[in-house]
Amino acid sequence: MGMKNKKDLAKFRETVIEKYPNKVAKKRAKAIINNDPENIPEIQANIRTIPGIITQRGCTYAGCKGVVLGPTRDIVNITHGPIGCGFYSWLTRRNQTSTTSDADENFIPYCFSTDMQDSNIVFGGEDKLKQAVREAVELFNPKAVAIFSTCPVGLIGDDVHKVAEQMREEFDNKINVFGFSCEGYRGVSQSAGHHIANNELYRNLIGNDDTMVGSAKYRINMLGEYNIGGDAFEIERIFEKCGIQLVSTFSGNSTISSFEQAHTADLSLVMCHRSINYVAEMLETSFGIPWIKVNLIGADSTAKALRKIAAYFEDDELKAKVEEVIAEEMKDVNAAREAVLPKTTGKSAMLFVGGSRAHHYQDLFEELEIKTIAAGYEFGHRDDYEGRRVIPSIKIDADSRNIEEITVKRDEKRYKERMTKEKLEELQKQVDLEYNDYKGLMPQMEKGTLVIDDLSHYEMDKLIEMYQPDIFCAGVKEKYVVQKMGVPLKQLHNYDSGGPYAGFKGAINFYNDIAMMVSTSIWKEVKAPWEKEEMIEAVYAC
Ligand code: ICE
Repeated sequence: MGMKNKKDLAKFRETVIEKYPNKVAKKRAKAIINNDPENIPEIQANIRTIPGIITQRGCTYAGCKGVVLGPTRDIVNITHGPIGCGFYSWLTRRNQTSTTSDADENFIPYCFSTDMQDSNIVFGGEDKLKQAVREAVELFNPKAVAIFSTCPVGLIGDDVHKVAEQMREEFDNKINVFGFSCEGYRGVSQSAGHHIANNELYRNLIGNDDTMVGSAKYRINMLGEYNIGGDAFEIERIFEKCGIQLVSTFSGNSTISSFEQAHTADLSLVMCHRSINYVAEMLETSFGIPWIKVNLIGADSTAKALRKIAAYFEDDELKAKVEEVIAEEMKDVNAAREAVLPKTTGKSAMLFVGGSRAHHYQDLFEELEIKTIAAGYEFGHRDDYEGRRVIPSIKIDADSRNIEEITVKRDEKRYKERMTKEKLEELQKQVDLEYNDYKGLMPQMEKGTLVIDDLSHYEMDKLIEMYQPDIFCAGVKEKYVVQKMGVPLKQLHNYDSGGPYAGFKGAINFYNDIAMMVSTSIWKEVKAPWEKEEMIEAVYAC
């Protein structure tokens, strides 16, 4: 097989750049980096994809409606736009939910859309939107209705926020109706949609309800976990076993009241930093709830996260409990790992996905002794690559110039209660320690490995052709192309039909699935018709 040394990897950049037109080559050169963890290089990230290049990225609407708000079960999420936007974001992410009784609402299986037609584009769609909200309320009587804007909404100037306000009044403020200006074109990727979603969650929900649910001593928020393939169920199981109470999860297996009560927690854990760091910052700035970065993908990383929580609360009882749980869980994990290592050790992987998983899943691959030789995000920012504490969300960064600045309101009473000056200093010291531990993708990867932002389809083809990895991780748009090139592909967005992969039990699932994939040669056996038969090729005259 191809890639065996790092010198080989160094050739990639010039090989692909050479084929691009000058202007394109100049831009792409800044996004294709030979990594050096000792001396982190600067990478170009979070800029507009060059027109004509096939990107892996999605749109702002996808990041807002699909990613952040999608996994909430008791909000009616209405897509204001042509039916395609609602339809293609319907259940494709495999975010799961659980209801405790039949009385619990669950709107996730539904697709709500205003189904805009030509006449709405010409004459405006606000009336149709109002009608849709009324209809949804009449049929489902939800606690809240959220409205998501698609591209045409911004282009024709429908005001979803005004409509939301009017509808709230119409329902005597008994139903919370709020809108998102998350038109697909607003940012350069999903990332802008996350930001918009974070702002509106903060503006419309967080802090609305002071009820302290539950009596556990340790109360936390889990931010940036979306219950793909049941990940949140495994995480909930582990926390419960340790006696840690999850006040809210943003937004795997979540409910509207858990969002409204998020400010009653004592600590926020941030898993997918890219999509939710803004909420984390706002919770810290407004309510004095500090956040720490964790990764619950990988058994060792899960153990580490639990130890961080115990260290934060400085409680010997919790520390002991956490150690007990880790020891118990690791028995099965280690057995499963030992069993598959002969199949996985020494293999190579490439990971190109999203804004955090290309990084987080490297922990699981390390546990399998599989080396990640090339990786990158679709829409990560430089902090996700380079690994440093982020700029607070209240300072809007360059890419989000279209995003309205949100004024962070501080709950002075609650903030002061929590934050004596000494306590703040002490917390900051502790939390800063944790931040130092927050590694981006580049510090984790070995010297000489490839880090590529917003990988193009052409570059993906070349990567596979030149280095023949044993497994490639990306999404459905890449899956079948990669398999036809003889390499197995694991979807890291929706886990194909697998999962959970988080926590301890999830790690075991992942070990087994990956061992199976890297030890089959089926994709190399499959030949396209033109590879085995003589074909007549047409030659066109220019
Ligand atoms: Fe965060 Mo697909 Fe989730 Fe990440 Fe984000 Fe997306 Fe999911 Fe992927 C996501 S929130 S939908 S962990 S937008 S799998 S960054 S691309 S790597």
